[in-house]
Amino acid sequence: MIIKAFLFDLDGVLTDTSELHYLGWKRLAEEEGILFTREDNEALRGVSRRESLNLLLKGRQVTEEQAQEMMERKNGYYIDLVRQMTSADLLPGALEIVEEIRRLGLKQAIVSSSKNAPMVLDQLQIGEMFDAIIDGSSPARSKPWPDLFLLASQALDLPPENCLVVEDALAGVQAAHAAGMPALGLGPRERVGIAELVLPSLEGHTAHEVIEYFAGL
Ligand code: B16
Ligand code: MG
Repeated sequence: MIIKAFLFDLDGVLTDTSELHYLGWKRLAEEEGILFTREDNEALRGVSRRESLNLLLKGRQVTEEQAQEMMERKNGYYIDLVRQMTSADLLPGALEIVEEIRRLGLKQAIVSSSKNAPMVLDQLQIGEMFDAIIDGSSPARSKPWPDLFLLASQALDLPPENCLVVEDALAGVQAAHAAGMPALGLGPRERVGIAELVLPSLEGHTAHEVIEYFAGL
């Protein structure tokens, strides 16, 4: 497999916003009298805002208006926390690999389900490192559908098989495969074991080493 571009998921790959999403959803759940634990939050990884609310509600019926208001309320709590983020919130190894990809002259994009991805990238001060930014504000179907990754392959003008997806969520790896792209999964095998290569995190790993691995497949 010849890798010509890296498509990075944002939350859980370059930074860890899952704790901030958790705090936002937890506050909403408490206000609504719903039990919501850190374990429950794991199921929300990489999942869209609407689907996250459905999981949090655990079958409780709400009107469309109530659902919209709850998502806005949670997003307000989340944004207040994102405002406090800085480049110190990049995960170990993230800046190094993004800089290396630039040096190698390869392309790279952000492909995130989050509507807040541009704001998070601003806080991290890395937005200008990417050739394309595809986020959850596009009308495309969210992961595990392939749409967001296919939009990135079009934006970079590269065929899907040359685009390597870097993901921390099962839904994201499924979306990559549905798009016809290979995947590097970050995290435990129980979560991302279907990816062609699994690493605990980006720390201590180079783009060069990853490209060599995929060249051998
Ligand atoms: P928002 P990713 C995903 O981002 C998060 O992992 C997921 O927890 C969140 O619900 C989703 O974005 C939507 O986020 O509410 O900010 O639009 O992992 O695809 O970068
Ligand atoms: Mg993610």
